[in-house]
Amino acid sequence: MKTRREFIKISAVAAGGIAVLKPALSWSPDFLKKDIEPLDESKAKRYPTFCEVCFWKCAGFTYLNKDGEIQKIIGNDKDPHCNGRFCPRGTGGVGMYYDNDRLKFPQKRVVDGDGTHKFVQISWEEALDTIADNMKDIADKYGPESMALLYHASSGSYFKHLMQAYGSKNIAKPSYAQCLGPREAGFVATYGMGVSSPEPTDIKNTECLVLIGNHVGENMHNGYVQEVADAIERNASIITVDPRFSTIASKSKFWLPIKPATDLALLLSWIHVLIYEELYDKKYVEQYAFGFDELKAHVKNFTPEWAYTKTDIDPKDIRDSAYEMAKASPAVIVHPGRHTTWYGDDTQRTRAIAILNALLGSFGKKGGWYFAEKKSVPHFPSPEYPHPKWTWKDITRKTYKGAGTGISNDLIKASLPENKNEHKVKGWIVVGTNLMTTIPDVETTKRAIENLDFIAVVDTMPMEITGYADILLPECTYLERYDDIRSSQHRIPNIALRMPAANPRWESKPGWWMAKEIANRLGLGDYFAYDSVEEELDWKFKQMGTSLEEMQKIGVKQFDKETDLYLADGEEHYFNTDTGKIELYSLDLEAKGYDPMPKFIEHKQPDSGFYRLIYGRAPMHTFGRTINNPNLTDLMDENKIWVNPKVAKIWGVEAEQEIWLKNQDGKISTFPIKVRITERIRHDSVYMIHGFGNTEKGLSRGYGRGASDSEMITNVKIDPIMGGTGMRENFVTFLLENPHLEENKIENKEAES
Ligand SMILES: Nc1nc2c(c(=O)[nH]1)N[C@H]1C(S)=C(S)[C@@H](COP(=O)(O)OP(=O)(O)OC[C@H]3O[C@@H](n4cnc5c(=O)[nH]c(N)nc54)[C@H](O)[C@@H]3O)O[C@H]1N2
Ligand SMILES: Nc1nc2c(c(=O)[nH]1)N[C@H]1C(S)=C(S)[C@@H](COP(=O)(O)OP(=O)(O)OC[C@H]3O[C@@H](n4cnc5c(=O)[nH]c(N)nc54)[C@H](O)[C@@H]3O)O[C@H]1N2
Ligand code: SF4
Ligand SMILES: [Mo]
Repeated sequence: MKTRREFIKISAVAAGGIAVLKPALSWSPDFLKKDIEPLDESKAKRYPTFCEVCFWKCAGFTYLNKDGEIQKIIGNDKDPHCNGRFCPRGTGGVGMYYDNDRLKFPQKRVVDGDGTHKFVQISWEEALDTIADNMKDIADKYGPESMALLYHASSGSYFKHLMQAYGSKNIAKPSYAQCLGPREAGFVATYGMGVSSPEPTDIKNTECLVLIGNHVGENMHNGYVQEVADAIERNASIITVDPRFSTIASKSKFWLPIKPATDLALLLSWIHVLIYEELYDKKYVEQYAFGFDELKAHVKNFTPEWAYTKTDIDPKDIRDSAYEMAKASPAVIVHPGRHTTWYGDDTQRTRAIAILNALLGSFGKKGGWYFAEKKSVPHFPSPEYPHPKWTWKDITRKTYKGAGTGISNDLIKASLPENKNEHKVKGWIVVGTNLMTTIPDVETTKRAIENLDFIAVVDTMPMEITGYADILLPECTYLERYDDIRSSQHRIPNIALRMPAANPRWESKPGWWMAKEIANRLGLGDYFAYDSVEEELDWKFKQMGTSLEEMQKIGVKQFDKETDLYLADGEEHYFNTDTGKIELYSLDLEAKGYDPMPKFIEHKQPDSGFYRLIYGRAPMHTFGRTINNPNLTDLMDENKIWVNPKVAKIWGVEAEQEIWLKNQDGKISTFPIKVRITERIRHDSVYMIHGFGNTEKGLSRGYGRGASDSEMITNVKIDPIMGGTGMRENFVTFLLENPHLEENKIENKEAES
């Protein structure tokens, strides 16, 4: 069936423009192995930046060689996110700039007489006019609230400002409802504050670090990895709970290979041990906590023997690991994790983690959690935003009362044709998020897009999402642009500047410029009342006691901390909860109709012949955004599926054999994936790295490499409290023969769907 918004493959572009454009600079794939020519850093020109390869946002300097070409990026010593060292992805970030598959000019969707969709190159003028015209139409027809912004690139902050000036607060990032939302909601319910980023865990001084499925070392958040590496050197105890023998499990005193989806049983039983063996921090709990008696009664039956029946973990290991934590208290951290949208009961799981930290007296204590501080960034003077008639809260908070920000999947739902209520979304601007692989249940996203009046996509690369755009805008990479100030919470408050080290290649442009130009066309120029972004940044920096000129030299500025890092012994402290205390029993959750204390829920386990699909990160990649990066694909160019030897034997599959996956709903993987046979994964699960199996043919290195976990995620368990999308209740079986029998079947399938 032909659709109104048929996916357009960038490689099929008929404009004739791409082939004739010469790359501005040649690319050396040996970049990471050896320097093209050793760089004399003291003489080389350098420009401050912060990294966009992941959301840790390490600050560094981009160095140019003697010919003025970008050569390398080196961490800024003054930056607490990285302490002068970039991770392999950050170092390889230069590849984003040199990638010749990048989006090169604005394009629009055109439908031919025979109904085929294609992109044609257009001018910036036409592209921006078309976006502004469509935004005006949507505002006239339905109200500006019917435009939504979905973003996950730093430049999104300028689009956010544009949207609010235009009259819509329907804005969401996948980093909430597909990532860290549950832990934020869990900590807000317990401590009256979220965890935020970078996590204020005092790993530097800890004696015991507990990691629940948090695979640091593969998850390469830089300063975090560095502190954990130091903790290992110091012989701090690490307790890792993971169905997979992860890199960090191999460095741990305890590896608890839990049956997936049963973590809450383990957490409740740890709470049981601490309370019933009187190992918790009595003084701390008495002074700061509310609801201890209720909690004690609640966990009475959750003995390690009970937990064993759920988790497969030996009761002795449960007790011993609890003793290990108690021994280190308060210098112990039960880490809250980051990507926490797993099984739907995720807020309650992180609640249990928050409660454990309170019982161990670690929140606000050295070696536990410190109180981070952050500088607020002033807004450049502009008129007040109009008041929208409705916002995401009117959609989301009716059901998910604990949602802290806009929910991407709810804005997508509000765009579906069956949405008959008054709050409809009819247009999207998508900035730097590949929704087709990021938001689970891609068929729903496709149906939502099909029902939109208009969709504009701003990206640097041809990706799955870009094929659905009506107007496609090429953003230049982070190495070619200014962005908003990075202000982050840390032990010391600090800010960082990103500035261009090179001119944008081809016709790509920075996001701030696009947002300002669209605003001008909508008559909202007063909201961007500066001539250049330099003027805007300089004004902001000056309010903060520095200047653009100073920041261009130093890149990172640290400020004095005004509050204490830790609570003094017995110090009074007000927590921002209903009771002013740490709520072991949450009055707020109770008032909203949720369980005031976490309960264990049985989750479905795989049927015979099926395995739970779990996924994670590889040190040298960030989701799909690095999948075409010449440096990083050089280090790893496909994912494999981890299969336990017992399972491999049953199936008769061999290492490196290509298999296809089929999930519980009959969804078959587009591409095959090679088998990795390893004891490091439980027999009831399989594991793969997220971000591979890209179907966008415009990616000369990324297309069709490995398989996509996202494709297999059709069953989504929504967290009833904050609306996040639990993605790990999907099960796959193996197909040993190519299920896409006839040639071109894959392409046909795509066109049909
Ligand atoms: N199945 C599955 N789904 C997941 C996850 C998972 O592990 N498995 N992880 C979840 C998590 S934790 C998160 S945080 C999200 C991440 O979700 P996303 O951030 O959407 O992930 P990416 O796939 O990296 O897509 C980033 C997009 O931004 C583009 N881009 C990169 N740099 C720039 C830039 O400077 N400007 C612009 N305009 N675009 C840019 C890239 O080309 C790409 O299209 O995904 C979530 N979804
Ligand atoms: N190199 C690299 N580093 C990254 C990123 C990246 O893309 N690349 N992305 C960053 C982002 S945005 C995020 S949110 C973080 C995510 O990083 P984390 O928060 O550390 O990761 P998760 O994806 O939640 O967890 C993956 C781990 O959970 C285990 N697991 C699966 N199911 C279960 C279960 O039921 N119970 C338990 N206990 N464990 C289970 C898996 O085996 C795997 O080891 O990583 C960040 N760091
Ligand atoms: S952790 Fe690595 S990829 Fe992430 S911001 Fe830092 S250097 Fe960049
Ligand atoms: Mo994330």
